[in-house]
Amino acid sequence: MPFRPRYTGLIEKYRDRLPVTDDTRLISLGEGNTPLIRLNNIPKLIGKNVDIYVKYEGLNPTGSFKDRGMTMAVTKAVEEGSKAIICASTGNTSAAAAAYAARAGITAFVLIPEGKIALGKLSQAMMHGAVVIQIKGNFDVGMQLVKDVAKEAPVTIVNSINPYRLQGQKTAAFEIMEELECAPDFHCLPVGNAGNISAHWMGYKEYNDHGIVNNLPVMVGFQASGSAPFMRGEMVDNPETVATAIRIGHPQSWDKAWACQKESNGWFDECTDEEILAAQKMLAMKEGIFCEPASATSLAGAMRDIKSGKIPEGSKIVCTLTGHGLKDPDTAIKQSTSPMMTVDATMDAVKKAILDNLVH
Ligand code: AN7
Repeated sequence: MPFRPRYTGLIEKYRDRLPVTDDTRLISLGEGNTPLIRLNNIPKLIGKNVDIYVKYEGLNPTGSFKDRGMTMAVTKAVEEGSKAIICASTGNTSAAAAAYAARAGITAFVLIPEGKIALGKLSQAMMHGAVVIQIKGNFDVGMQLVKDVAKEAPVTIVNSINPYRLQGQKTAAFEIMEELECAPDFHCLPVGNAGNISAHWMGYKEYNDHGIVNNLPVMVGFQASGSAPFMRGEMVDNPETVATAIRIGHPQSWDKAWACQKESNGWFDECTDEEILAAQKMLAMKEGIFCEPASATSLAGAMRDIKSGKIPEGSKIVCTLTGHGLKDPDTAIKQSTSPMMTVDATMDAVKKAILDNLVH
């Protein structure tokens, strides 16, 4: 059997569609190429004839879609001679920035809202050696500070206002179209800063413009109710949600996301924290897929719109699962209802535990 070239990351794969040259030193951890998984059980539970696929971005090297943008942003920062990067983050961007900076041998400064990022993400930023600056304020405050400080210090911003981030992230749409051999009818995503929905729309339009596919999806963005500026039609100053990744009230890609909604004939909607957690649990229990709360917002919203018929039967739907469930073990354990018991270390006790819990 012939050897196949190993997959070495999305810049290498899509170098013709990304702003790199043959001389660019690529800072990569093998990101991208994530599974597109067709849901088997949830469509039956909803009772509708739909094809739902989840794009499991939690399987990127640092456990979220941010790696797609970060490989590009750090590659370009290094190419431009930068020795330090900086970001504000609800957690995943800081984890990715920390890892790619370590890979490149440069410094990462990360501003995070004190006490409001999931434990897995904090452990990543710390373990990769980022300078972790906790602020007594939320993401939006941190973002403004990063913009201000970058004017006075020699640091490259790697939040999604850095245009290379969206270039990297558009490759998720490429992968979906290659696998489906078309664009889906609907693409649902969780929305925080709205960078990712904007990047996907760029990717879909690029393949459509170049005749690689000849359709475009309807883009649907879901926010957490307590943190839903796109629903309110204005910025939200004190966002709150259990889905801390999308606890963002002042989205940086506001105009891009509205353009995406208009051009694709899509919509925004909101999900309550209860709906988000229920979808996260359903995915874990019925499909074996563990994503973090924010990610489940896409499926929570999609399920509601499928049930109501807003997304019609016969549709092909992709939901992006932006981050891995292991990012936020606290929230998972808190809401789990799986039987857990402590018994004596005897055959009798273990046998009883099994027989009591056998589901026939
Ligand atoms: C799991 O890490 O903004 O709408 O600072 O981590 O492109 O912002 C995270 C965002 C969805 C929202 N799901 O994406 C950060 C940060 C997860 C996320 C989003 C985020 P955008």
